Amino acid sequence: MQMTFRWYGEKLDSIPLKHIKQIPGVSGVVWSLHDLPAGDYWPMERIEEVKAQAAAYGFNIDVVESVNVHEDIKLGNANRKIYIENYKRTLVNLGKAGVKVVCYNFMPVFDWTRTDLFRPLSDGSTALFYEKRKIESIKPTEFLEDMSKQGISTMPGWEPERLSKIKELFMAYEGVTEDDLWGNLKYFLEEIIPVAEKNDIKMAIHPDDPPWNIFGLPRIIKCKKSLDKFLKLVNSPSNGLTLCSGSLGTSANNDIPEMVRIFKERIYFAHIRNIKRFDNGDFTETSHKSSDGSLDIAEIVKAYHDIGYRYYIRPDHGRHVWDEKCRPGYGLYDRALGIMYIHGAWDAYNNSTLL
Ligand code: DNO
Repeated sequence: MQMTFRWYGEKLDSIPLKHIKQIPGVSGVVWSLHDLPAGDYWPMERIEEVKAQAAAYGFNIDVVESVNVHEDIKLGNANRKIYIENYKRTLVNLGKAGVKVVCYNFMPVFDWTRTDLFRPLSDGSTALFYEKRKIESIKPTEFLEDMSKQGISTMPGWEPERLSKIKELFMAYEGVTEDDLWGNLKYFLEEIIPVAEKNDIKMAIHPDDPPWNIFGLPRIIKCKKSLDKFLKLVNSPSNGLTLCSGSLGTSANNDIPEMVRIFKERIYFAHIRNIKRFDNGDFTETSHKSSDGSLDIAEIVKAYHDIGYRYYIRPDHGRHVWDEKCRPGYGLYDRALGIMYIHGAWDAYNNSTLL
């Protein structure tokens, strides 16, 4: 496996590369051009700029998270052709720069959804939290207002410009079913996967977070059955998965180590983090340590180790600890602790005499 760390870039991240460099065993940064809206073409100069910044610290830029998919593609509107063309040209440029994996998602309107960005945990740290009843009872517009007060603009996938058109977006999705979304995803894949193949890129879809429908919007990438269906839509090695333990794991029916074993051939990016589920449907993010959450992270790492996983891992989110001021879920300290937990488990499995 190759350990990576998500980095928002020189202008948007408070964490400098020189600090990431001091986390043991990290080979690359997971990056994106966060200032470009979904659907835009990524010029070569911008890609090369990030590559040079990362290379100055010995990091590769093998993994992009995300090249976001324009809503017109998810909706299947006539304009999708323009945005799909841009997507293909972007993939060609990424391939030229040596990018190996492109993460993306196909969630309508909202990317990952939480109700509290800095909810206190009993140890005095804070973490991202999801309150089921709140999501079920609040209108999307009120929810957005509430999130703006908490700092939504710092969340990846929650671009204020796009979400300012929330009412129009919801109207556009009226009557769009899960089947429609599957059809639009298939169309998109049939267009872009051949380009990914030619450019030696593995596309890695991120599951829906959380993996159930919210605000009446359809969501389709949420369980073993849907991952299987997804991989068969276009049966190519370039059509793969980002297996996110914390997203899928909020549903108790999802067995992450089992998924790792089943989908081993097509997992190109592993997001590893823990969450704690509550009986009322709420969940909180926690430290990576198995005993702190509902997921057995050591067992998940073991599953990756057992399949001889060679692709990329990142520690995904962390809590906000030691008074760090950071983007929600993306501080330095707890993610670095998460990395060391994963490395520790991996090294122990490498040396079976320790077991
Ligand atoms: C949140 C992330 C998501 C993820 C996208 C992938 O922390 O896991 O925003 O990057 O869903 O496209």
